[in-house]
Amino acid sequence: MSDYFSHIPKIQFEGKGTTNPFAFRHYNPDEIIMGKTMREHLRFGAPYWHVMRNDLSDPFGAGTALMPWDDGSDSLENALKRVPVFFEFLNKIDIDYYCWHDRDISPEGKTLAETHSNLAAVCDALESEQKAHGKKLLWGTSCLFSHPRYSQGAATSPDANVYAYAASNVKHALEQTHRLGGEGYTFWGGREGYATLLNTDMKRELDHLAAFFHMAVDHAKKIGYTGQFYIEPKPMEPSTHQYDSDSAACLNFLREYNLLDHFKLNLETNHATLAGHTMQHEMDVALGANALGSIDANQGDELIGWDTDQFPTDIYMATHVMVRILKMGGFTTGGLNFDAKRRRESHELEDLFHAHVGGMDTFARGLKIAAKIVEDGRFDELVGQRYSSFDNGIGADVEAGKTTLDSLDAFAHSIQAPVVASGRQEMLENLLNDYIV
Ligand code: XUL
Ligand code: CO
Repeated sequence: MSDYFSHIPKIQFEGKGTTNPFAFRHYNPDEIIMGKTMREHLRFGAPYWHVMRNDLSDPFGAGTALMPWDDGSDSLENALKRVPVFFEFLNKIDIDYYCWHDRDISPEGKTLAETHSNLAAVCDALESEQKAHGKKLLWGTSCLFSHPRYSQGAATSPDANVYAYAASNVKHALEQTHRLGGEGYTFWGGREGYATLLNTDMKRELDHLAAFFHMAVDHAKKIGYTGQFYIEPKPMEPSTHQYDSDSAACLNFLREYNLLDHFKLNLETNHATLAGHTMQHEMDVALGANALGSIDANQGDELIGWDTDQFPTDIYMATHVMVRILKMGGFTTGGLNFDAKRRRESHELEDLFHAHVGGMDTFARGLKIAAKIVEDGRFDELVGQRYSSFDNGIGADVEAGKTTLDSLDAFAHSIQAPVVASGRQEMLENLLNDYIV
């Protein structure tokens, strides 16, 4: 058991009135909301990459994060030293799930075989820590974007040898995810796209990407892995354009290549923003296809056009997210993974806790407000009324596929010129504010 956070108390619920910054004001894990505990609803996860590996460097300056357990080397020994520290953190903050990329947890070796044996060695350590502390793996993934060999893509690389290397990494990451009881396996294609179309055969790359995913699905079957595959959409950064640019693009790809039965989406708030969408837009597109799987919970900065991966503090956004999660009946394999990092200025160990406390309290508030909204049903009622002309008569015929242009033409001639009712946007915004405050 490591002891790097002994100066920080275990974070517990103290309620709204507390002045203790190391306490939850809203996240009360055992409180029942709509028949389930907050812990069961929210299924918080912490990402190994931000908590353990992000030194808070940016393109203009070196890392600032204090990591007294880390010798700065990329050795297996150092990788193994990080594992108990991460579980000490999960225990103190009371987060049940975590996520990793293979390269966050274990270093690349001198050979491919050594790389895979490093991964297996760290997963041995993760497995025993998971068991000792009752923690679970939300999802695993392979980092197919950092190493220079993947600079032109992995499953969409123009080089078949690189493609094979990527497949080898996924095979091993998937097998280790399976062995750790991972509830999901994610593909985020940061380099699966292009820098310029001048050198790109897009159709060929997409065919290769689909073949890659089919091989992953087949391999999961072969090893008996029944977890959920996810694609995580993002429009750009690091590539100029990424093929998985948003929910709609992912769903189209999955349908076209016959993969929709095997994949759901892992939606990230800041990626939605980069795509020029709201998170609720991305969620509604996914929900329409029964493909909403999991959430990377963070938020962007309104003034910086990057994926700044900030901790979620926006109660409106958390409310919109949780309304949708409640309406879909809750997460099954998914959860709320804080794909978020501290600001470069927040480099001390205690900042890790302030950041997660804030994110957890924000979603706890979102959940409580969303429960009121869903239970009251006012929004559903108002939206239902807005479409009520489709409940019977000619509208119901349209929905039942019973109309033609001829029959609608005849109907249109038989009625007074229609006057559409107000959309009542401002009234609905006021109603939302009534729930939030
Ligand atoms: C990058 C991002 C990734 C994925 C996993 O923007 O969100 O960390 O979540 O590869
Ligand atoms: Co993410």
